[in-house]
Amino acid sequence: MILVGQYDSPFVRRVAISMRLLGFAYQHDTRSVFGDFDAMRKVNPLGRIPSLVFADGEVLIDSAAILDWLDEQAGPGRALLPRAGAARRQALRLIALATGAVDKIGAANYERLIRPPERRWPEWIERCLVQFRGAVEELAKTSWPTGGRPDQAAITTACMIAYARLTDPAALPPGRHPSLDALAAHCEALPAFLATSVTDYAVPRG
Ligand SMILES: N[C@@H](CCC(=O)N[C@@H](CS)C(=O)NCC(=O)O)C(=O)O
Repeated sequence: MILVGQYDSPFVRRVAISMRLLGFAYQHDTRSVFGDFDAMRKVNPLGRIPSLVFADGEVLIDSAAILDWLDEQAGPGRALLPRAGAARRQALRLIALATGAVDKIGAANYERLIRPPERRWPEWIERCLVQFRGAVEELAKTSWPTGGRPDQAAITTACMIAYARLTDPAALPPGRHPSLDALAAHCEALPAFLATSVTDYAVPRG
């Protein structure tokens, strides 16, 4: 299997970490979704990452669909998302908050970093950051695991925290939410997180 997309995307990273935690081997296609846009559109017509490409040519797109397939293969005993009931609903709620937070801080980043200065819209950036902070404050109320294998809600939230701190350090500084700091410290020390960690964020080009 080939995982397409760089680890500075938290959507790619949560898939890569999940594959490693569940024991799936993959090759990594690190072409840029911005710099290699035309090539990326041949893999996924949306021109987005992540994609998971199988040897027979089938391509899974969207991190949620890829994670769903991984859990199906792993079986109910090892799946990263609870199979049913209140535990599943709670995990899906936390995942929606974490992926929504990524969407919002990502939109603010693109506006701030990519758009020509004279066309930037400060009110829109602030609106996105209000939405980001709302999701983060809700996530911070959760009692997160600080030991053992993280589930998908914890993986996705830890990837969101790392992405926010990489791309806009002022948006989620250490110390503001101790529960999220503890989750990040636990997760980022695990081999699957260390193997996919990113220290540099380049402004997307293309
Ligand atoms: N819902 C999608 C979101 C993926 C996503 O937003 N990927 C970003 C990188 S973090 C991307 O491809 N951005 C380029 C674009 O949308 O043009 C998923 O979960 O896979």
